[in-house]
Amino acid sequence: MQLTGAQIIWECLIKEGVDVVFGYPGGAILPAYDALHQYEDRIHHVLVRHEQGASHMADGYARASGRVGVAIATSGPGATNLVTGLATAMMDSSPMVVITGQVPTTAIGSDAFQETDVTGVTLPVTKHNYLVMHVDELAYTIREAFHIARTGRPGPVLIDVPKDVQKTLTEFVYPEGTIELPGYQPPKAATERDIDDALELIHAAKRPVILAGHGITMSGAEKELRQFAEMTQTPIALTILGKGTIPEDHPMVIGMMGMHGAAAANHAIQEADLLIALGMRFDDRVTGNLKTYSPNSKKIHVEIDPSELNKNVKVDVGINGDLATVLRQMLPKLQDGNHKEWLIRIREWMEEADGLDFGRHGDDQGKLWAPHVIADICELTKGDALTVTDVGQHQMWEAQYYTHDRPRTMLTSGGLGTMGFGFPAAMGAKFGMPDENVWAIVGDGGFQMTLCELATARQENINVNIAIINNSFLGMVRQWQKMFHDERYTATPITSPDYVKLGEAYDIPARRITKRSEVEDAVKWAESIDGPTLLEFVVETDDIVYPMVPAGADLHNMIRRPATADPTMDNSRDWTNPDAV
Ligand SMILES: Cc1ncc(C[n+]2csc(CCOP(=O)(O)OP(=O)(O)O)c2C)c(N)n1
Ligand SMILES: [Mg+2]
Repeated sequence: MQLTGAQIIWECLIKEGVDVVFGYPGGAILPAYDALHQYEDRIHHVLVRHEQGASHMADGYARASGRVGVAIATSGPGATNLVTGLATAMMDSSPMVVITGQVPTTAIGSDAFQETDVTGVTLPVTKHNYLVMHVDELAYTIREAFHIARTGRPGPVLIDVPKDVQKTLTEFVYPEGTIELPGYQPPKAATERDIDDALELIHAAKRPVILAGHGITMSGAEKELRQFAEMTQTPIALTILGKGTIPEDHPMVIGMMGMHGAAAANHAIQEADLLIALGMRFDDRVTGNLKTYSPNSKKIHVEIDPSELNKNVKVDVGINGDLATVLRQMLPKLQDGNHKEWLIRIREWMEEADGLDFGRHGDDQGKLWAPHVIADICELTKGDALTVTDVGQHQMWEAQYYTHDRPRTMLTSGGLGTMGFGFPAAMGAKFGMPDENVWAIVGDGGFQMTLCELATARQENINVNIAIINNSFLGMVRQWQKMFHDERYTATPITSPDYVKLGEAYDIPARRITKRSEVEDAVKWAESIDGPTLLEFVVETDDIVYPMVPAGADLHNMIRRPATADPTMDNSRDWTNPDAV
């Protein structure tokens, strides 16, 4: 069958099971858009308002559904607008295929109109990228791109397609068969030796802790994690992207670890005699000071990406393999564990922290506090919504006060910390999982970075509820200024538009909430509307995310919420300022 390169793109996407793409047209990608006309009954194209939105939507789609998200844009500025989204997906191992138009092959290198060296620009923020110089390479390249995006450690793959390649006719034969790439063979199983070495440490441990990360969900190892933890009676600390891998009220779960993690989890890590790190990468936000990190423990690390082994933390047993496969290898050989004393000790830390827990038990004193808003949304949605956060204080409070029981129901930019991610990623998530109750929980700063997508939400009638936690500040930066920079609030007070009027302008139902007593009615109202809604929660500015391990400090040296009636920070204290990262 004779097809153009443009038609081949859509034929191949359909073969990969793609039913929605997020994109924005332009000159260099116009042949592909023209050909889309013929495929519109099989592929839904979502016209975004900025290409960054397309990249986050494709990412949110992928994280929520487990399928590959697809974005498409034109050359030059269209492609460069995708870069933040690619970097975000790369850091959090989210599978995406991004197609960009490029100037014609004959013009490449001439500084042609809207020419950018896109494979050059995106090389460090993609798992792999391609410039397709001949139409006969196109179909195979697309197959390979999907294979690379979704296998091993998933990630974003970019395909740059010059305009003349899109226009050229060729005989199209779909490349069936398996993809064989000699230089890319993601590992599966562990060696027997690795398994035995790990089991020896596991059976000898008295104070073990599992560190559960995003890899659990990426590998589909939730059931194996639970069996492993229950059999060995090993407590589980979660990374922020590990939330949802196991119900948070499971008796073995001791909370999120790291900079704003649960005190009990951080103390347990520091006092452990064995860390079992599963699909996580010892980010500096979870380890704190590496020199004092979990000083007396042996360490086992199971990771699909060999470059993560011994990168930040030196381990005793490093296993390069697929997590579900490796855990399945271990399970039949595991001996039942009993760590009663250790679990009681951790329980005591948890109870002590609960006493300081303002979000759950603190008196609101008639004011509206962000932790209460999140805790209330969690209760009102029965902890069963698919939430997508932006980046900042509200993100950490979501992680602390919204408990997730199912995988892929808490999406957040963990590695890159991309403000502007939350709202578009939530829209993509809704496309991926139409039956989920999707909430975007965003700050007043980050939301303003991508709020142009309100028009997309309206045009597509995407049923996403947006909760803006408006503290009139770039709150997380303000928190650092308050603690470490003598309250010099440079460039952090931020104004917002009138969000109710903004909703009106976009024809999106919107409400402002200023009292805690209004939260319930507003949340129920938003959920009753089929289509996008916007809730602005006007919360107290002067609040701090506790606990906090200052950047570079020892993980156990957490700043804790003062046990006073006033939930804000005690400024008479002298906060140390280690050289912050
Ligand atoms: C694109 C981008 N720019 C800057 C930052 C640095 N940063 C991290 S949190 C934050 C403040 C976020 O403010 P807001 O969205 O209002 O959320 P809040 O912390 O107030 O909840 C900033 C500026 C970032 N993470 N991403
Ligand atoms: Mg804010």
